[in-house]
Amino acid sequence: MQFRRFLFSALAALIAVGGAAFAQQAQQTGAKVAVTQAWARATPGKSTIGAAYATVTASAGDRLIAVATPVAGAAQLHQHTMDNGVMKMRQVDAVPLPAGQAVTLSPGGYHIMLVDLKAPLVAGQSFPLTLTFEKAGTVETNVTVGGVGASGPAGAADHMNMDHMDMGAMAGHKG
Ligand SMILES: [Cu+2]
Repeated sequence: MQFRRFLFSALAALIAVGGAAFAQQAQQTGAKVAVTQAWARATPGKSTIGAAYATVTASAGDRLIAVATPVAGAAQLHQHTMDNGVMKMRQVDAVPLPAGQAVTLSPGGYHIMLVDLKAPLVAGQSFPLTLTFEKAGTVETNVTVGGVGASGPAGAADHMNMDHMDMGAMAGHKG
């Protein structure tokens, strides 16, 4: 068991070092919603809860209202909020998508909670995710699983430094 876990970790590390090739999946629908950089963290041990993230852009504005994946019993839209200095997580009905603005689901913000995972999420693997939008309907994407401690889609680290992301707001937030 221990050794098996070690093997998984070693494999994950190798993949991370390989720097590799977490292809950026982009999908475009007729209704003008783009879903890119869908990623998740590998789940440790026998955890049956995971989280997935993606960047969503709706050119005409939309709302993300539901998510589903065959790898989990349920997928929920969640948001992290600060409540009197305490980080809390709550389920939300929708993620608002202002017109033309890329909305990045990420640790510490909006995220997709995967409940009742049927199997651990293993780094290097990927799984399908269906996002349902109020106007655009459903969009299928492929979620790439990164390491347990991944803080973003692999290969996007340089990118994140250059982008106007509020790194301070992300510090210390897990999941
Ligand atoms: Cu959550």
